[in-house]
Order: sequence, then structure tokens, then C-alpha cells
Amino acid sequence: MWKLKIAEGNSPWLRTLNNHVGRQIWEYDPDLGTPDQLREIEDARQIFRNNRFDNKHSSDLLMRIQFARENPHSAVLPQVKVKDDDDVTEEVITTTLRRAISYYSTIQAHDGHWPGDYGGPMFLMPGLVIALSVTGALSAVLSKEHQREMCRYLYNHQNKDGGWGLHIEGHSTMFGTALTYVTLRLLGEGASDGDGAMEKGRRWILDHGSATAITSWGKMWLSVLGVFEWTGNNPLPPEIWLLPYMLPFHPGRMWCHCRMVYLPMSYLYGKRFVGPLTPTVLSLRRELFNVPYHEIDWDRARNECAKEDLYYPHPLVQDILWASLHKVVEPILLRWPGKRLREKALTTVMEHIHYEDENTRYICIGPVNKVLNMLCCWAEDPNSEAFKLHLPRVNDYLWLAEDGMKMQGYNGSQLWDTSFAVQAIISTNLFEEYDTTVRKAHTYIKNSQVAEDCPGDLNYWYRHISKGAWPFSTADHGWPISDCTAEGLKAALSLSKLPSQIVGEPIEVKRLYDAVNVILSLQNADGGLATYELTRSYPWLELINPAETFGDIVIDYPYVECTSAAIQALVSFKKLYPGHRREEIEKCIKEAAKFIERIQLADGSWYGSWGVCFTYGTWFGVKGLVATGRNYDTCPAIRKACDFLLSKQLPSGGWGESYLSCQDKVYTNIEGNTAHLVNTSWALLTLIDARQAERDPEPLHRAAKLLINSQMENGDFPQQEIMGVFNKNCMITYAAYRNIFPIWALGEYRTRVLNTP
Ligand code: LAN
Repeated sequence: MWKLKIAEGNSPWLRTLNNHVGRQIWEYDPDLGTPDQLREIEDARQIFRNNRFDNKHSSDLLMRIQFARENPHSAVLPQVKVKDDDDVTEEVITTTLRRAISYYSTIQAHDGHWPGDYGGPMFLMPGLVIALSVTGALSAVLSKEHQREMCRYLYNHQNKDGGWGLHIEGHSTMFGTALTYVTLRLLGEGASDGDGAMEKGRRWILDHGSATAITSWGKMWLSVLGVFEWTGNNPLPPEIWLLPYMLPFHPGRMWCHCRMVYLPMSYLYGKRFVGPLTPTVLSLRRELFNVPYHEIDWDRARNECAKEDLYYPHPLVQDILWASLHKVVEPILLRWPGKRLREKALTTVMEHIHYEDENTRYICIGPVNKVLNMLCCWAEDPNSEAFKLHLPRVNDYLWLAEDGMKMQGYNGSQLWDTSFAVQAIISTNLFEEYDTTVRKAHTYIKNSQVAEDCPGDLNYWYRHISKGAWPFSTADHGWPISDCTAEGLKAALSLSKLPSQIVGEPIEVKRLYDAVNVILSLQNADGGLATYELTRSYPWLELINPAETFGDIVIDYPYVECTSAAIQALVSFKKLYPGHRREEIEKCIKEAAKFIERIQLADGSWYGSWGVCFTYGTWFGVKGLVATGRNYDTCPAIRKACDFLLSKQLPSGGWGESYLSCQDKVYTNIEGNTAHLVNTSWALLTLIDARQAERDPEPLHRAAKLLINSQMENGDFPQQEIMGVFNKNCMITYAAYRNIFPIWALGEYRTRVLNTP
């Protein structure tokens, strides 16, 4: 049976700063599991499989089943429901909250964080499987059981039309379909399997223009594997790293995710790296195209892209730029003396790859550069220590649920979920009953703050400071993020106000100062905060975004979420430490609030970039403004936001926002106008913050009823549609949100709506 292991690591090739706190790894142990336990898991898999076209999102049941067994949850209070014409009483709400927090406490890990599924994107696993295949490490890293679970996942998420999407809920794309098809083949599936799934997948590819119409990232992966020619790729010259930083398109000025992904890609391109041409590879050359491989027009293929994949079409300037690099510059760099420059560039690039690997303990900033860096280390030297150090960290990205094994969008969302969970539990004012839970979470937060800046000259490595920041996942990952720092700081500050006999020792004051320092250092001249770094270049650089499926990737833009979280954290900090850097903090808050007011949309909403979408953005927008002391009466932005949200409330009392809101930038209800508990919670939190209760509490009561009545028998809440997003177009799972946000919203409702005179 499979087992989730927390905060463990026993390979001599693993490095850690803090005994692997937060690490979550699934391991297979053939001797584990009674027949009953195995049956329970099998049933969960079967139910997912049977409903896979209606419920595309798994409910993270394998972890939940394991934890229910390990932490039996004594005496669950009986379920409560409120009838349509009944009022929500204090008793009902308190019982609902006790049931919810008791349940949520049973799925907390011993190191204090809440493990959970961070899957969703479908384009990540192919990179891993291709990289492991070409390096010959596939079976050393992925056991037969791993591979079987991966295949289960891929088959489970095949769309009815035979294709695969960019993410689990998305329509079929060439990027998803061709890469998934290739992945299944590399995992040992035949070109024709028993039930026709592979044939259907191949049909989809061939009917939609064949693999030449895959997006640029797909072309790169297929070229590495040897089923696409490098001449069919637009250039990714590594020499860009040798240019002066002054130039606005220098990679050091790009969004760190963009920079870190194109870094290893440029190495592979510069070397024209191709893996061994195995029989499977040669067969794929026949399976993926409509014409014989040697007849493909690769020059045309460079700019082909299936219409299903096209979210950000190349502007004309890009086509001209790539064509001139391809036809004029590349030929020079491939021959002496240009070749000398190429070698120098490749050395520089490799130096940056090693720096990133070392300073993330070989986790890397994300799933894409993780596997690309791993491959580059192997391409540089197959026997290198660096490659060996990469291998055990592959597991940090894999997650298992009833739909199979997936590759996650990060090495988890540990710190993020834990800081929200703490704030949610504290909001209910029942935290004394859950002292163990809160104390453990507090420990996780203290253990995960980043202690030091990266080594060396930060400017040389294009790195911002990290000391005092909180990461999104673990301290070993270590990349600092503005809003993770702010949410971590908010949680630490709230905990420091509570009795330490209950919640544990508060964090040291100088570490709070360090966090404040990080937040202040991340404010841009326009008042807004971006994600990991300052905004270092101009929005027009999006013109050279070559990734057809993602929007807004080239620079780190300021966001309402990051800016609002910074305001909230600084306001709480200032109340407790009014003397510390007072002027700077006041100025930062003031400019940030003006920024938020400025970016509000005409209809009163804010566009949220990292959650779905207008309910998420508006929650942050209002919360940030309210934190500065603005309110409904004094601030028109808050009034408009309330009108906006009230106009979107569904007859059921809830809100349900489709992922289409993100890509289309228009508020869109979930199909069938169903409510989503997470959107409902965000909207409820926002309206409570805007003091809707004083004007007309009815919408709040209706929303609260919906949340209460949706609670399940065991205190959990149902998993509904996917709620996270990135780069406008790709969705990502936040498995903990279904617990955290109903608790938080009902918590605020209990303390601020029901208990107000
Ligand atoms: C994340 C995850 C965390 C997220 C929040 C902290 C929630 C957000 O408020 C700020 C942005 C951030 C840090 C974020 C940015 C984009 C990420 C890193 C991700 C959504 C996780 C995966 C995604 C990454 C870009 C995926 C790889 C794909 C590429 C296009 C490079």
C-alpha cells in the first residue's frame, strides 16, 4: 500500500536546512495494508473513474483515508443543517465549526503543516518522464508502482474527444495531448492498448494538425526526446545571458519563473541536445505526424500552433525576431569563431543552473525548471554529483490521490495553507479548544521562515534578498515570495497576541523585523508589489512572450493579492510595534492602498491572478483597503465592490465562479449556476469585512446557510471545481481550500455577524 511520509529523507544525496520539515513523499510498501484498507482505496479509485467526466477534480482521498486511520477522530459531533426558513443560530454555527476544525485537525501532519494535493496542470509530468527516459534513470527513480499510478492518472484525465488538456478541467490541446501520449508510450504503453485510449489520443493529434502544431515548450521537449528537429524550434540563444543588464530584455529582469525556465531551455537549445534514438523514439516519429518524418517542413513548423492551444498568439514582431535569429544569428554561432561565444554562453548558463540547484537543495523554483535543470546537469556530465543530487528530489513533486499519481505545480503549498489555516482557526475564536493544532502550526511557521539570503553577490545572480521571508512551501525550497511573507507574518503576529501556554512561544521579534524588511524592499515605485522580486522591466516585453499557452509571464507584475497582503501584514505589525520603521511603513501602506484603488475595475471588482478570480481578487482588494481604516461610508471603492459581489450572488445564496473568468477576464458562473463553497467563502469574508451586516445581513445569512448545509458527515467539505490559477490560462489545485475557507468565513460570521448587538 502507498504511504505518505512527512518530514523524512534518508538518502545520502538529500540536503536540508531543517530536517526536511514540510517534505511530503509518497512511498509504496508492498507489505502494508489490510484487505479492508486496500478495498477502501480501490473503491475510491473506482468511484473517481466512474464519474471522471463529471467530477474532474479528485478529492485527495488517499491522504485523507490514511490520516483518518492514523488519527482517529474521537466522537464526531452530529451533523447539523438549517432549514430554508430557519435562522442560523449560535449553536448551529458553533457546532459546524467544531466539526470542521476537529476534522481538519485530523489531517494535519506531525510537523504542523497540512499536506495536500497541488496538482492540476497536465503539462508537467511529460517533462519529468522525458528527462528521466533520455538520461536512462526512469526505472531507478520511478518504481513500477509509480509508473502504474502515473498511467492511471493520465488515462483518468483523458477527455471524451480523446485528447488531454493543459490542466485537468481544460479542453483538449495539442500541448496536452501530444505530450501525454508520448509520456504514456515512454511509460511502457503500446501504441494500441486494449481499450482504444491510445488510438483515440493519436487520432486527436493527427486530426488537429499533428505534433508539428504543438506549442513552443512542447516542441522543445519533443526535440530533446528526438521526435522533433531542433530546426523546427524558434531560437533560444543562451548568449542572451551575456548581454548587459541595461537592456530591458535581459533575462535578469524577467519574472523569476520565466528566467528560470528559459535558462535550462537555452542550454539544451544551444547544445542541440538529443537523447538516444531508441526503438520507441523511432516509432513515435511515425505515430505523431501525418507525413513521413523526413518530409516534414521544419521551418514552417517553427511557427505552427494548434488553435486549441493558442491563448497568447505571437505578435508579428516576434515572428520577425525569431526568423532573423534563426536564419542569420544562429548559423554564425554554430561555426568558428561564433562557436567560441556559444561555448562561453553555455558555461555561464550552467553556472546559473548550478546556483539555482544548490540554493533550493535541488528542489528548484518549480516543476518545469526542476526537470530541465536535472537534464542539463546530466547533459553536462552524466556521472556528476549534481545529477545524483537531483534524483531524490523528484519525489518532492509527486502526489498520489484516487485519480492516480500526478506531478505537482510546486513542491507543495505547505506554508501558504498553514498560514491561512491559522488565521481561519483564530477567526472562529475557538482556538483554545484546538490548542494542539494551533501550536503545531505555529511551529511549522517558525521553522519555515527563510533564515539567510542566498550566498555571494546577489546582483550577479539576479537575486533579491530572502532573509526573513516566507516561502510558499518549505524552507528548503527557500525562494522568498511577497504575499507568502505577508501571510506568514500575519499568522505569526496573530499567534504572538495569544497566550503562549496555548499557542506556543512567539517568534523572535528580530525575525518579524526581517520579514517587514522583505516586504518593504518589495514595493515598486507605483505602490504595488509583485510576487518574488521587484518589477524589473516593462509590460511591453510581453511582446516577446513565446509561450502560446500562457499570458503575463515575461516580467513580475504587481498584483492586488500581493499588495493587499503586504498592507494587511504591515498594519498588524504597526499596531504591535509602532516605533519600528514607522515612516517607511506608513508610506508603504499609503502607496499600496492607492495602487489598489487605482487598479479596481470599472464594475467594482478586482481581477485575481492566482485564484478564481473576481471573487478572489475582490476579497484581497477590499481586505487591503479595509485594513487601512477605509470603510463603506468613506471609500467608494468598497461600496462598488459590495455592489459587485451582491449582484453575483446566486439564488442558492452562494457564489460559483468558473475558471473561464480567468482566461476570458469576464465574470462567468460555473455551468448550471451552481455555488462553489470556496467562492462563497471569499465573497462572505469580503462582505463581512465591508460591514454588510450593518446594512442588510440577509445575503450573509443565506451564504452562511449554504456553507453549513454543505458540510459532510465527517466534518469535511466536498471538493468542487479547481480554484487556483496561474498565467491567466492554467488551473492549479488547492486541496486545502475546501476546509480553510468555509472555516474562516463561518468563523468571521460567528464572531462578527451573529455576535454583534
Ligand atoms: C505559484 C504558487 C503560489 C502563488 C501565490 C503565492 C499563491 C501567489 O499569491 C503569487 C504567485 C505564486 C507564487 C505562484 C506563481 C506561479 C507558480 C509558481 C504558482 C502558481 C505555482 C506554479 C506556478 C509556476 C509558474 C508553474 C510553472 C509554469 C510556468 C509557466 C513556468
